Amino acid sequence: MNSVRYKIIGRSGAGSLIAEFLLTEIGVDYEVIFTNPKDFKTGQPLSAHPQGKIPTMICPNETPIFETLAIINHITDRFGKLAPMRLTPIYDRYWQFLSLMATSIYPAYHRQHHSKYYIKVECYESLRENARKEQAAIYDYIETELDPYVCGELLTAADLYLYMLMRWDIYKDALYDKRPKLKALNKMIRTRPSIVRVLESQPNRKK
Ligand SMILES: N[C@@H](CCC(=O)N[C@@H](CS)C(=O)NCC(=O)O)C(=O)O
Repeated sequence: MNSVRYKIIGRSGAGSLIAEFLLTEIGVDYEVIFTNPKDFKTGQPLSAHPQGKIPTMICPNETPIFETLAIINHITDRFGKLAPMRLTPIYDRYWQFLSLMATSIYPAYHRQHHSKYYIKVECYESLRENARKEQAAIYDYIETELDPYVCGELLTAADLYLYMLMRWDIYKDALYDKRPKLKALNKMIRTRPSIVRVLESQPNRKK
């Protein structure tokens, strides 16, 4: 039987936030199944991702989509919201920033929060330090480019994605020190009613 609404396989406060943010901001009905990392060790992962990663989003026609970029593209495309008009320079810029964040900032947080996948315990600190350095250069660049959003006055999925990533930073004071535009964007997104609603619905999370 087809489900009538989107279903998000996620984890509290994790990468599934972007699907929740977008669907809530647009006003699309969905349900979230909050999983536990241990679920992936049972051999019967709920996520369609080949590595058992979340998020996976199940569409109303039951097609699963994994990878945050693919999920963002599906939602913005289907509902025609939160992305610039196609075939324009600003659309290219939007995809450039999304790609930069997904391929650099996101994996650098993964290295910091899931270091055990990469290296032995004795080397965690240097792995994490390198990841932070990599992110610092990109955050510096984004700081020079925000005006006030990634695509100027137009709020897009890229801003919600950036906000989600910054939430995972362990050293937030350092992240926002000397980066006033990132700090302002963080505040603008955090206070949107849709974002507040999603964050309040996360199980076992600090608000
Ligand atoms: N490239 C993937 C990354 C997904 C990812 O790293 N998800 C994390 C949670 S935020 C995860 O599942 N971590 C658990 C693990 O790696 O086992 C995407 O953009 O969706």
